[in-house]
Amino acid sequence: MDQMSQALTSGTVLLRSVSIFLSNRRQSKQLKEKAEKGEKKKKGKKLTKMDEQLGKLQPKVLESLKRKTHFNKNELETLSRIYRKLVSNCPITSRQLAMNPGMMINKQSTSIEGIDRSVFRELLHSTFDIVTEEALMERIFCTWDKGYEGLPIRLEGWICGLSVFLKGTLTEKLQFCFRIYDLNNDNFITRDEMFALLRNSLMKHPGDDDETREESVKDLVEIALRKFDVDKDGKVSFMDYTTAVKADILLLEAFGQVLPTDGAVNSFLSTLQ
Ligand SMILES: [Ca+2]
Ligand SMILES: [Ca+2]
Repeated sequence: MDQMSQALTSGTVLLRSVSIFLSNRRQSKQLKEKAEKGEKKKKGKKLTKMDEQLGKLQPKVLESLKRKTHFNKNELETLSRIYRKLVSNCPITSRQLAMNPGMMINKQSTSIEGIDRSVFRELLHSTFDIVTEEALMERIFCTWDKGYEGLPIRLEGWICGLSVFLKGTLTEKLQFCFRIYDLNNDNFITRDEMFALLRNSLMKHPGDDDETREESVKDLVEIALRKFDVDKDGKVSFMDYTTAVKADILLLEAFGQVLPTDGAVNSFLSTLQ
């Protein structure tokens, strides 16, 4: 089996386990009730491994996530359970340890825990219907991952990312998309960045030579600039982008799909109820 098909197989297995998990929520609810009964006896103690698996959150973490996101307590606990489930499918530390046993000495790296790139991409693709190329997938991963560049997505990044994905306001979505499209994080989307984004997202037409394609991408960049560059300074600021999208909402993802489809959002939200 080559690497690609191995990755695909493990992705399928993982998603199957996520859907089994979602359909088994009633079971886990019973478990949770049991755990809650038990919990009364050991009040004040730290969360146990069992509590964590059930999605229980430390009160402080719960309060902070309630403030930062659009989710209520039940939704946060469900998302935290899904996170645990996904993390258990990303045995990054054990895999790294197997490759490099010397890491055992380094406490910091053995404590890395989170959702890794391959699981995240599979999730974007299969659960959120995001059909986009590698470069944008990577941007989405890094944007969700803020503060932990290069490391797997942590619980807070996971929940904050989902809040924008599933319940984000227009302003939050504008900020999210703009951050992704501003490839070098300098607060402007330039001609070069538009060119890179649009060239990636244009399908290769059979028969088109590279030169023809480059030319049509260049034309597209000029058209996009006319739409987005409201203050006519040759680049797109967040203000330009906001003004253009508010005039025509279809421009929100003009430089490539980075948000889930409405259908995917609705079906994910219905599993949280
Ligand atoms: Ca930029
Ligand atoms: Ca401008």
